[in-house]
Amino acid sequence: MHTTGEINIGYDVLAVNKELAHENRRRLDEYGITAFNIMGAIGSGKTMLIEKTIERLGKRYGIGVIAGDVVARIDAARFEKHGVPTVGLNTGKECHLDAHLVEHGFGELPLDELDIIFIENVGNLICPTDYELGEHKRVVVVSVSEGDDIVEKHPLIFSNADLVIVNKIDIAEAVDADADKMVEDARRINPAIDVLKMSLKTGEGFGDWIGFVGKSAGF
Ligand SMILES: Nc1nc2c(ncn2[C@@H]2O[C@H](COP(=O)(O)OP(=O)(O)OP(=O)(O)O)[C@@H](O)[C@H]2O)c(=O)[nH]1
Ligand SMILES: [Mg+2]
Repeated sequence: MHTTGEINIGYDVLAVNKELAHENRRRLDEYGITAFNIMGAIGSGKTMLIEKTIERLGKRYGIGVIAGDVVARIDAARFEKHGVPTVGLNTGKECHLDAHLVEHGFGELPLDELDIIFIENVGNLICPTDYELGEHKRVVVVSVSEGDDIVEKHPLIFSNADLVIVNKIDIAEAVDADADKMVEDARRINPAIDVLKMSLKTGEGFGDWIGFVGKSAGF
């Protein structure tokens, strides 16, 4: 015969994370830095989006990157090749970054030299949803190769995002995906969300992304 009991762990993990996120945000504002939380599906183009943005803006503005990965420094090494201050954060078994990890990341960046920080979250459309990091803008990158029902299958992450990028539209026909449906799904879930169809390969839509970054950062 088993008896059941209640274990009180004493605090609400998400509430603590939220407090730390507010502290991160306060710190960013103090330095005049705009931070983007780049979330999205595995392999959707998050790293490539940030790399191309560094190529476009990196000479004019101070850009730093926090690269969240379960293991290794593969994405961090890609950013370092562009000569920008980079911190690689390994989450181990966790499938998202949290505000505490990001606080440590900020500690390793030269904040007084930066205008923008891109935070590449761990690739998936579920775990990062609830964890604010202190960012100013929440961006979700999906691509047509995940299937054009990927947005409607993961509504929560789009419900509190500022922008969705539907990437790899250059291969939409080849994978039989309807990028417009993905955009419509995102708008239905969150009527306030900004949407961009993009191909990082051909450059289509990239100028509008740079416009979004500039507007968000007050350039
Ligand atoms: N055809 C095509 N390929 C793309 C496009 N954007 C990215 N890719 C390719 O997609 C692959 C994954 O790109 P990444 O930028 O590494 O994707 P990611 O979202 O950072 O991946 P994870 O960090 O592993 O989740 C690479 O081989 C890119 O070359 C695009 O617009 N069109
Ligand atoms: Mg990546």
